[in-house]
Amino acid sequence: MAEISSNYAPLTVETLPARLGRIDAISARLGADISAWQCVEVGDGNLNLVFIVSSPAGQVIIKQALPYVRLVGDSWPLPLKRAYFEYHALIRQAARDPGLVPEVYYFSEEQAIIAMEFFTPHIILRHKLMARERVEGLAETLGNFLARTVFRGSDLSMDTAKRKRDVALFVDSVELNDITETLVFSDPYFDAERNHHTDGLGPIVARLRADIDLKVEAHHLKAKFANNAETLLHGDFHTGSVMVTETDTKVIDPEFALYGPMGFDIGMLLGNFWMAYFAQPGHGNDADYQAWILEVVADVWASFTAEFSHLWRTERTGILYEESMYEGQPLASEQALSQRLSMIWEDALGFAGVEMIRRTLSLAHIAENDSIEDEALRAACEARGLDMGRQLVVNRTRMGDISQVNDLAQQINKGVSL
Ligand code: SR1
Ligand code: MG
Repeated sequence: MAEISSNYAPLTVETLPARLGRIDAISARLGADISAWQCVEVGDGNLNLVFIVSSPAGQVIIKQALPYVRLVGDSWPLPLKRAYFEYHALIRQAARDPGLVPEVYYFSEEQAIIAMEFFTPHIILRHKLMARERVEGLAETLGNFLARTVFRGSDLSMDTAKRKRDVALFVDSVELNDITETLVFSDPYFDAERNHHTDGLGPIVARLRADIDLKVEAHHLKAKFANNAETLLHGDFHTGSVMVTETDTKVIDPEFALYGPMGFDIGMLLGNFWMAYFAQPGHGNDADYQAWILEVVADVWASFTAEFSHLWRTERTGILYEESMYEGQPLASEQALSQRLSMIWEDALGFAGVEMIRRTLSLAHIAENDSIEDEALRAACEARGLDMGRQLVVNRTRMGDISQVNDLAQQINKGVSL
């Protein structure tokens, strides 16, 4: 795969129409008259350029990778090939749960450009959670998506030769994996250069960095992440990778896609919901809305397990837990299912915990906390997330079920102050 080609050039709102106007797959949606195209750059993530291109005929998203991390600048180079992994992940996710991810209209590896479906009037779920607005069907859609992608991207379902070739394709995403391995699993646990945290958290941060159990468990989780290529993951499944209206839910941005452990995506998502829950005092302190977030958490897990179990019983065509091996022992496959789900559950809790810790101590934080202007209040919300994150990482094998974990969140929410 080519790295930066001498032809690569970042798009601008001025150059985009002329550069993309002759691509049929794009002009078919926007019209051939490029003078009628309006471009706005809306990228508010950490890495890429994102343009909404509108014309009387329609709208298209143009996403282009930059050769560096946008959040940091050109002092942190990052390969353009992440667009290639995002493109391949989008194609696979669309096949595994149709209608949930943007349709890809065009991909250029050389220019690291993906032209894709524009979801409107959707907004990023994180912003919805800050505005205290509910989304009908959110938990069910996300739980089903996670179960379908995790199951259908694994050796439970896929032809194993295809899966192995796919593992080889995604294994090349070294630099994006390295971001997660470093920012999520290592940096928060020592005085890493890119770390930053809210003033007032100093004593808690010192305590966490001195916590040997936490550091060892975080590294056990890192080993699982790095070594267990169980399924094709989204890889960055937080509430900024979900777009919603009041009644519709979509999933975007799988550029961190990799083969990894089945509990990773769902753990990251649950961790982000729990952080949004703890951040609510900074966004109006509406107890009913906070309770709704915990309901969503419980329902995501319930939908995930129901759909995963359904697929286990109806689509288990891969090399794992083959029906033929259980000759006339239907209960054996149910036993295997329930044990698999327990393993995913424990991993998911651990991954939720490390996500909650890193979004407070490492480089990339979350808007729910960053937007709380009152620093003491922000520190209190973040301290609750750190408390829960630590407990999830260290005690993940003895936490009980989802309602017990939500109870823990409620206890912590009442208790911690600085
Ligand atoms: C340098 S990138 C920082 C974070 O932004 C992305 O969305 C991922 O979450 C990554 O860890
Ligand atoms: Mg992203």
